[in-house]
Amino acid sequence: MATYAELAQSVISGQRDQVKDQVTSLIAAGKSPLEIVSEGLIAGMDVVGVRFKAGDMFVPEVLMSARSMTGGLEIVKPLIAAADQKSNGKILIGTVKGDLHDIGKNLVSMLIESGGFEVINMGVDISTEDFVDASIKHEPDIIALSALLTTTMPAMKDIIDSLKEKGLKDKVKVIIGGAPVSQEYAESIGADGYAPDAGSAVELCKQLLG
Ligand code: B1M
Repeated sequence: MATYAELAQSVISGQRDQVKDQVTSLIAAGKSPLEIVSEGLIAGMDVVGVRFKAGDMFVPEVLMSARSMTGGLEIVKPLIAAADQKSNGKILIGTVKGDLHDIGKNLVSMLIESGGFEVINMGVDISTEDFVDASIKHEPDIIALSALLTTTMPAMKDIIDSLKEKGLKDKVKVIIGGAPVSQEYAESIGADGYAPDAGSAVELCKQLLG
């Protein structure tokens, strides 16, 4: 059986098959799926983020790591969902207009789904109009917005303003996340919450709908 440190190392070095084998062996050994995610998969991606920032890793390597992490998440996801059967609510998630970053948003989406929520993942580069239309169509309990660029952050405010203008904001909570945004920014644009990472996003959804 692999250790969590070995699993994290496989994520860091982008070994997707090895990650899948190690996750499978940890599950077979009776380890908790949530612990596998937090102590192995996310721990690995945390190191990737730090190394990228320091210039010790480059974009293609980050993408390999993300792909490896996703391979592991896909194996544990049904087990986490099975352990938490009740549907906690419906979440609409997407990356805002002009922004193509989706690794973090997909991680958030998967963990929220694993936390027992129904998730509609709209993808990247989603316009304000499309978020509003999807809100009318799917009637989510929460809209979760992701932005990784300082230039696309203002789209989050546009979406909240547009929901208010159309009289929809009372029916849905809006939460935000992504590297450049903060609790302070969330409060300044009238968002209902901010989550710095995927684990916190699950907790925030539970808290808002609890
Ligand atoms: Co881009 N990029 N990128 N990029 N990229 C950043 C974000 C940047 C910080 C790099 C840098 O310059 N140091 C910089 C932004 C600077 C800024 O605005 N402050 C940047 C730039 C400038 C650009 C381009 C403009 C580069 C160019 O073309 N000149 C361009 C823009 C394209 C566009 O979007 N229109 C661009 C392109 C790309 C790639 C396509 C090459 C690729 C994206 C591939 C993809 O996503 N499919 C890419 C990548 C990979 C990055 C970095 C290296 C890594 C981002 C990532 O995936 N991190 C990034 C540098 C960095 O972050 N250190 C960078 C891992 C991920 C797990 O973390 O996304 O932060 P993160 O998500 C976390 C939390 O933020 C949070 O939870 C997640 C998990 O814990 N979270 C949420 C995220 N969304 C949430 C939503 C929530 C809650 C929490 O809802 C409530």
